[in-house]
Amino acid sequence: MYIVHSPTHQRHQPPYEIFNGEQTPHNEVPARADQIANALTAAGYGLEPVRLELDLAEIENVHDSNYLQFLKLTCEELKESEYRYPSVFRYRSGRESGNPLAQLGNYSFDMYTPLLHDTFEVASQSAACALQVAQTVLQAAQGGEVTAGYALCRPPGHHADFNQMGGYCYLNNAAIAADFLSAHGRVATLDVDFHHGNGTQHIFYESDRVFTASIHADPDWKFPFFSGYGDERGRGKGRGYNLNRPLQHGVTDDEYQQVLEEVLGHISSFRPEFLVVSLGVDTHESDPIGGFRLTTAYYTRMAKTIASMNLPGVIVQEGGYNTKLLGTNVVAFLDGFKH
Ligand code: Q9C
Ligand code: ZN
Repeated sequence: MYIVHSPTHQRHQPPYEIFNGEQTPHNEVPARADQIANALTAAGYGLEPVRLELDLAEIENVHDSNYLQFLKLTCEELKESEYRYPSVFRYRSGRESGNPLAQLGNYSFDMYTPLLHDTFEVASQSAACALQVAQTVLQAAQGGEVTAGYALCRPPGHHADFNQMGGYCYLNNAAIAADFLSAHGRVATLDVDFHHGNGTQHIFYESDRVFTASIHADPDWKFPFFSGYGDERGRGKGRGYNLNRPLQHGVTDDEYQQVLEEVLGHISSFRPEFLVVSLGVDTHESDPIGGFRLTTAYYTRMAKTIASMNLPGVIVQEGGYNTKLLGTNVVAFLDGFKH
């Protein structure tokens, strides 16, 4: 399996989350990616450092160029030790403001996702990991070979919307990979992170080129609350090309498997030529912020089931916060995915 990671991710280190006005320990820590990388190496997988440079002009279908410029310039202006959290959020008046505090609130939807000096650069390299895997998988597909690759993305991406950061995400790595592949054929995205992939859903909401599916915690119960309900099916040309399966707490391996098989049936009817998987292992029974009961062994079964679609695949790392077991769970998944 082709695996790409970014060795500079440690430079993005959010100091804390703000929850209910209090500073609480940040969950999206550098140890996450380090632990996954170590587990992969120990299991005999080879990791390649990312070599691709993200060209902002090539992701303008996925992210608003004003948003990208805002991220780039704000991070550049910050000193090494500085960070910025939003305080004032977008008001539904449609008015815009150039005030830096207003802009931060305009381009954010929570207080879990701060900007630091290196955030934009590290997020760009995270996105480049997904794009590099997509390019490699595409090349193989053009040569008649069905392969899969894994992008060890940090920070994660699936909550990042067209012009908003949130949920520890700045650039939507999976959407960037899917948009790239969609120039070459129909793409399905399957999001198995514990949380709804709101950014990915919204970015392709009016598209019939990218079918988006997400299995996640009922948004009435968990973040991101404002999207992920079962009645969200797409709009305009994209009507019928989005699928959500919200689940209640305590979901077991067998219950999850049933839903997964049903979702894969819908994805198959779309006849995709490429598959992008948003892999979050915050569905594990031990995850500190999740609430499902999936076991390590199940990730192998889950991956085998997904891989049975036999499509060129890009697996993108999203969430998962048990820094002791993350790597074990990712290895279990990749072991099952090998074609
Ligand atoms: N104090 C991803 O899994 N809510 N993002 C955390 C804990 C935010 C998760 C609340 C969860 C965001 C990529
Ligand atoms: Zn998550």
